[in-house]
Amino acid sequence: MRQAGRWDPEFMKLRGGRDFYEFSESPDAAAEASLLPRRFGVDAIILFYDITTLAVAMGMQFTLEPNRGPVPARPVRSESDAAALVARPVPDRFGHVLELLRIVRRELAGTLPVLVFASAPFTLASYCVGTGKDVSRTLEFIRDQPKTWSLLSDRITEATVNFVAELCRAGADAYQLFDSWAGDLPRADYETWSHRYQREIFAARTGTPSILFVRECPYLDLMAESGAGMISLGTSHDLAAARARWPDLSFQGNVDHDLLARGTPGEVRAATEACLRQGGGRRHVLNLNHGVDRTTPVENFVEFVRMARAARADDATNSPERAKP
Ligand code: 1CP
Repeated sequence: MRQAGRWDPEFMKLRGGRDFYEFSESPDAAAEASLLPRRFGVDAIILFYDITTLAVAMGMQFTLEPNRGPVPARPVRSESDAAALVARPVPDRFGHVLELLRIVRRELAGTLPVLVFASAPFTLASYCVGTGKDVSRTLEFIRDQPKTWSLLSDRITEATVNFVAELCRAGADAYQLFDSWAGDLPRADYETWSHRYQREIFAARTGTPSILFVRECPYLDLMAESGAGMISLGTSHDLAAARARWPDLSFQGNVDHDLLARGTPGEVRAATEACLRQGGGRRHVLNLNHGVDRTTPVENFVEFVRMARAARADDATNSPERAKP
């Protein structure tokens, strides 16, 4: 979860003072950033771009403000602003992501799977109107301008289905849909503005495994019905209970990213072991509850990955039957 980001000193060196969008739109630089976590022994590589990348392909422009994240140069304010966005950007408008995928796959030569991602409409539309993670301000916008919001969500849905399909066709091994801030919505709004669109996106079958992330989502039952094959859990969820309730789904999570940022390596080890036990060694991807925090010491990330690898080695030695299909 956000393994390639700015917590990694090697990433900071590589990025230098370059503007985020300029950096991530350069396929060679973005490929190098994507591949940096390989040295820690991670099991998959996530491509280096941002959830706002697709909105840029649709015609938006953002600047990355320190401590605020992506801020639109001209926020969507009206139905005509939403209508002006391109719902089906031709692949050339995100050609740098396709090129990035090609370079990373070539470098990995099949040694590790490659994850791509997109934002679900609720979260991306929040950045387009300029409210970002402030869900109460987003709700005010929706109440004031329901038609604009609907149109924006429809356009983003269409663009996302197309974007994900192109990347899957180009060889992505899995895709993750981030609806990061939707878990702060009241349930009825979550159903209307988040769940419905997530379902539409997952229903467009790509043949590629899919993962749904909603930060600390209180509506796990709705996440389980989204159509995603794997659900990301937060620290507010009980991994073992979720596994028992939905035996056909896979789960990802849920070691506390705060512990990685502030705990000792010993605490990280204990939490990782506990998580692996709850995960039961099947249909579970060890991960954090949210992205690696930028204050995370490298040794804690190293310990987290080391424990995952040790557990897998243990698994292979002690329970050979687990390796059977
Ligand atoms: O170096 C920097 O200053 C830029 C920080 C940064 C990075 C490294 C941003 C701005 N985006 C990214 C890349 C990115 N974003 C990746 C790929 C590489 C990686 O592993 O880090 C991914 C998967 C994302 C996804 C993303 N962007 C999400 C969903 C995941 C989540 O954390 O919930 C969200 C909400 C964003 C928006 C965003 N982009 C950047 C920032 C700082 C933010 C968050 C802003 C906010 O808190 O509102």
